[in-house]
Amino acid sequence: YFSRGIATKISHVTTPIFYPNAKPHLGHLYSSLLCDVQHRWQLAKGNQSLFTTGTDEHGIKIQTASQKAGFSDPREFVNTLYPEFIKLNKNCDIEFTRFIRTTDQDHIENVKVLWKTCWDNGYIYKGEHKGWYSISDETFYPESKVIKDPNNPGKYINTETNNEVVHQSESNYFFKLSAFRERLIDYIEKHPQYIYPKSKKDQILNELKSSTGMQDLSISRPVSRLEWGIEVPNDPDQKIYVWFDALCNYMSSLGNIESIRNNIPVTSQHNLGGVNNVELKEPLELWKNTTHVIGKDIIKFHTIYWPSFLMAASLPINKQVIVHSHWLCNGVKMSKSLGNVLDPIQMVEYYGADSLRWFLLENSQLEEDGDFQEDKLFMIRDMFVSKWGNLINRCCGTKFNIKRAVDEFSSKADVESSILQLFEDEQDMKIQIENIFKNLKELPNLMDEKINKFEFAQLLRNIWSILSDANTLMQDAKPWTREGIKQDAIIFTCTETSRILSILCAPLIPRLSISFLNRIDVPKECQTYKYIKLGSDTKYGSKSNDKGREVPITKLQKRDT
Ligand code: ME8
Repeated sequence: YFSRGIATKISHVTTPIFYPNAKPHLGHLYSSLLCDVQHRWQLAKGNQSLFTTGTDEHGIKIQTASQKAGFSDPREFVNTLYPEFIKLNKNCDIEFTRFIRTTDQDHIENVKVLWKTCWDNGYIYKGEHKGWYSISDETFYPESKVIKDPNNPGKYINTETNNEVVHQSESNYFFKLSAFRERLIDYIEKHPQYIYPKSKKDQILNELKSSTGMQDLSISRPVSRLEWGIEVPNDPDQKIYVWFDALCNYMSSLGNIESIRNNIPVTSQHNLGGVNNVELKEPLELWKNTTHVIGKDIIKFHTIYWPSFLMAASLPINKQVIVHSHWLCNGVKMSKSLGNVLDPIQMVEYYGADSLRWFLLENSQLEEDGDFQEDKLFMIRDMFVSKWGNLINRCCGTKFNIKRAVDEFSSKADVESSILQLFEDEQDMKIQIENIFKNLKELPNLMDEKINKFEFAQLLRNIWSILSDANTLMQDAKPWTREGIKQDAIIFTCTETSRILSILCAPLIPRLSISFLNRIDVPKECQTYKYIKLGSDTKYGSKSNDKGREVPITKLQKRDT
């Protein structure tokens, strides 16, 4: 694939790497799902795509969680939790090509190289760090963001997260973040698509412009406070700050930094189409076509720190950062203390991966928080059964003959007009069929545009509407009261709608789409993007109308909660 140098588009999409300090939640799944759909869509179109996800395993947060859980070695602690993230991906059909752990040796080497390069270029220095530090946020806060804790006399909190802060002084290495303010502003202005959506780009630009100077960033911790981290090169008393380590994963997942910089082919630990360790012929091109999908909580790290680290190491900046909003649960922020953190694995076990995937895509927008409601999730399954499954089942009735209809129409030079002219005397039918064909024809471009912008809600409503139109046609045209070619034309229109939508929706609902296609006997080799044109598959439907075939999807009872 990658080593053959075929001239198709190449891209790489990444999720944040998640903290394995607890089991994964719905928010983690959402970031992964957005990437998965993008990745599958690129592959479906014949492009080359890599998809990285993983776990962020070092740092004080993990060290503390590990201690709390009674582990003496954080490595053992993360070893018990990272498989949960792999399990979530597997159960939800998230098809990453590499799962990176920041404890992977190739990544550790890369972090050290990144550090040394920034050091050699004069962007790291040693200094004294005094300030207000939040242990839970792992961040220092400026004086202006610290207030007395109204609920705990003698304690202080920061105004960003309301978490406790303590005054600390220690020896640290600093990154000269202040040197990058102008360059960042210039870069973001010249690359308006770098931070997407636009509101987030504006937010970061305003932040950069309004700050009179960015403070340098402390990027190490003394071993006395942080044992569980990567050692600072040439200083065994200090460990590298977790974000400097974590952000570097995006490069590590492609290969070693020097190969990427010099665009030298690398063997990369991705699994693509069953092949392990793909050779990336032009790793720099992939890097330049890398999109990070992140939640709004970590925008500063990805659009201020990360590009600054890259510039400091004379490395190019990746293509884009897509920022999504958060999921609430029945209107309330999910939190452990409220006990409303949703376990996506449990949801999938009950409703199936496709329903959950569709629900998350249909009910979210990048710029607005989504609200998880189990009732709505339940309804999706119902819609699949009543709109999509039912349409197929009706076409598969023993009164009809899909194979005969396919033979009749798919061989025609102009499939669309050969069907429409049959209904010259039934204008109402003609208009309905014409409308379905028009929407099917426009859908691939619309999907491409929307998937590239990670905008799903409206797109998914459009897909429902095409299915509704096909169901209405079935209802109004009553093919069971007709004979011969007109009956075949109605059945063909409905099976084509279902077939084309199933292929196009495979990146969204991979399992269901295959089961729909199998129900109408679409041969495996025709279940691909090459066959999305009306009448392009001449072979399906062979046994679809046989008696006693099973239905592709069945109704569920509502979950007992
Ligand atoms: O921040 N709704 O890891 P993390 C939607 N390790 N998405 C949500 C969400 C919610 N309610 N809550 C979290 C970290 N997310 C770092 C990242 S990257 C170099 C290091 C998603 O386990 C969202 O993408 O806290 C958010 O950015 C990510 O999970 C945070 O996961």
